[in-house]
Amino acid sequence: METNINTLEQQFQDKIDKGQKIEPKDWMPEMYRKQLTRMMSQHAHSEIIGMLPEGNWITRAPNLRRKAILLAKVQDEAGHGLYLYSAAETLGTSREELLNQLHTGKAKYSSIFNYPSLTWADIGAIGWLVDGAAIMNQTMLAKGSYGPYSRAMTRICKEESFHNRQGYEILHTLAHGTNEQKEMAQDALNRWWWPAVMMLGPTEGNSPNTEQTMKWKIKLETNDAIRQRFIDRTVPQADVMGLKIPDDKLVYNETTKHYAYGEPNWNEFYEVIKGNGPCNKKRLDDRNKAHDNGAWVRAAAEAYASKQHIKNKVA
Ligand code: BYC
Repeated sequence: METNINTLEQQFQDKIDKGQKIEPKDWMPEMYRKQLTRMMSQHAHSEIIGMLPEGNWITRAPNLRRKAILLAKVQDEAGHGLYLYSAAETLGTSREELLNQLHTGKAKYSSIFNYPSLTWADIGAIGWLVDGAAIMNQTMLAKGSYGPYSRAMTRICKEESFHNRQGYEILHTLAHGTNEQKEMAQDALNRWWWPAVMMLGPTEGNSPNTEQTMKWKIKLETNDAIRQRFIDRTVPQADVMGLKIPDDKLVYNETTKHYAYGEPNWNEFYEVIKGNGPCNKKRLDDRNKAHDNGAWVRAAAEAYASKQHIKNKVA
């Protein structure tokens, strides 16, 4: 029996090493299934909770064009969430169970969404920095070993690129506006920079899942490697806008061709993921309320689907 499992594990690893995808019905180690369910469900929850800070500004967008774009972006995030729940379900845990873990506070979602969106400039900062950091991570995840997750990522990254661009455009406009608007853009950057740097996960040595997830090509790079790429790409964009990244240690190294940067406040990060961030309680309360308010929609959809099912059977 033991030899059989060893052989299966070896075949599984060989497949991964050759760059082949693992599909839902393929044999996989239980820990691979567990790691992926953990990451994919956290990711789905992040998309859903991530609608809240931006949704906060839909009714207050400065004009119709901005409102329509923001509305579409928030809808995209909902779509990403549903897409990812479907992909996670292929590993054997039902959507109901995954949602229950979110609503009871057992599941994690991205730390970044526990910060408040205080001004319109925050909507720019979220698109530019949060979607920007997410793209860095997700283009890597799109090359991952699990078929349904990697395909979901390919599709999601295309939309995230638009999100990133619209955020940059909002901040660029503010940064070239009145003094007050420029200050608003700088203030948003000051508040969102470090949380965005930290959302890419703890640094090497403090990232317990990385070794195993990299062996299985769930992740192909460390959190630090992606963080570096995000910083290298983003700093020149801040320069173009005339905004200052709030890090005095930020300096370009001509030899390595990378920016050196200061130490994030990791204590703050761990407090946020423990549930003690500025908005953790509000996010969970709002999410639960939205789920409860949507009960009648789910009931109606189920009733409609079963009616259709009976109709199809008769026909
Ligand atoms: N927040 O061993 P590590 C979006 C946890 S949404 C909270 O490095 P891993 C968007 C981690 O879970 C984008 N927790 O973990 C949506 C682990 O705890 P557990 C969201 C975090 O998995 C709407 C522990 O810390 N993207 O784009 O190897 C609007 C140790 O960490 C965080 C994803 O979810 C965090 N930031 O690496 C706008 C991508 N970081 O589970 C935009 C999928 C770490 O052992 N996830 N933790 O109890 C991933 O790629 C990886 O899970 C991470 C962390 C890179 C985040």
